[in-house]
Amino acid sequence: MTLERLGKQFVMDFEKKISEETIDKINGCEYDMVWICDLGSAYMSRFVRNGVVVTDHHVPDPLWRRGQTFLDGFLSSYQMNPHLYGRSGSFEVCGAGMTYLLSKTIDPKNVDLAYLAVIGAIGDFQDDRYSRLVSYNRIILGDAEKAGDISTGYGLRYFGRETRPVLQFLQYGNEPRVEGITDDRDGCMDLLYKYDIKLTAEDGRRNTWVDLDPGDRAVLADELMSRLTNDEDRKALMGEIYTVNRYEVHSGLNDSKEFATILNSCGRYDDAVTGERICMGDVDALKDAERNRSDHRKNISASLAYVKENHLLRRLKHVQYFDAGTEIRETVVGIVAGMVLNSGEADTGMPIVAFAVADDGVKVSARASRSLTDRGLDLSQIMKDAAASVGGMGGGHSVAAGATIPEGKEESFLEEVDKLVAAQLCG
Ligand SMILES: [Mn+2]
Repeated sequence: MTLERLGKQFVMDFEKKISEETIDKINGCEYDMVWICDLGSAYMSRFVRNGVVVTDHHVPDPLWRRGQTFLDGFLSSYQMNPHLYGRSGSFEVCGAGMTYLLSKTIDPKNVDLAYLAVIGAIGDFQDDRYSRLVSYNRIILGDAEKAGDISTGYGLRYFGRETRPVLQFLQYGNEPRVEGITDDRDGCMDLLYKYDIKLTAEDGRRNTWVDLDPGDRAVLADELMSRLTNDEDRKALMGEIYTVNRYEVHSGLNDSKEFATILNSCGRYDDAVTGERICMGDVDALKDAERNRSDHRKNISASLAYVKENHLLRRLKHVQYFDAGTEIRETVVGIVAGMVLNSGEADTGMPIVAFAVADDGVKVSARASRSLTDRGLDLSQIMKDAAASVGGMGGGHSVAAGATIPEGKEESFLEEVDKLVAAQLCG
């Protein structure tokens, strides 16, 4: 939209990650400029052409130095990344935020795009750490509020406020877990019965969380809060929630978390164009996205069951892993890894690594609990180094990262990860 408003001719392309092929494509294409969003920082030194602009929040390539003269110093490439300013890319600002900030710098009128950056931040779980958006994200939120696009509220931060039936909303709100509620259908039913909360509305439609009367919502939230034993969990359960004003309740786009999830499901099912249409305000695109979303749900629960039923989870000294082969789509294996980690069957005291076969090798996804990253674990670095040791490429975030490695290298890759985890955690 920024380029369109500038009257520039452009083509848009969606890539899941930077591969050798992507690097060749970027270096070899004939356009004057290439603007890379939410990717690219880790490979800055590999772009050998003029006019590369990167707005990203992933850990930057240490080989690339700002303002330093190289033999190829005539190349003009630009990078906007919070890490270059000593800021965090996991809770202060994300790729969508950096992209928006450039857009706003180009033309202050672009503040009407701020809400997209807020949704990007929510989709990237940037609000998880403090149960609210902070730092640059807060500035962007302010822009979106001023533009009238986002309203900030306070409440239960579980997913599915506007589309999940209340029972499922409570039962499947997996973080933080509440004793007698999370994954406990009977417990949820008892609670709803106790306060005489109707599961269905008069028109027969099942009530969602936002359909309940505010008093009922407060009582239920209190009850959940009272069952939590530590402050950390209480802080995670209740916090800020962000509503997207331009879309109606129950549309799936009114709650920022649900909006972000729809975009995610489009990306994961190779249907980024539908996500793009939604961001551009095309409401018809929602139907296509809904198909993605229900496919996504089915796929995830089948994948989780597959790992459990076949007892695929294995353990080394400092890392646990499973190999999904061709049984789980590479695009969802990361989500499944995260769910296995929190399923009670895995050890949350060590990171989890999952393998799935992809077109260009073996896709690796790694996840870790916050308590491990608080102790110094950085999966992004581990994935990058371990992948490099077997001729692959990796990167990502400290709690969630990934890599692509050549087939047959899984074992040596795992050994390397095991060593690196031990080094980071045990010094
Ligand atoms: Mn990102």
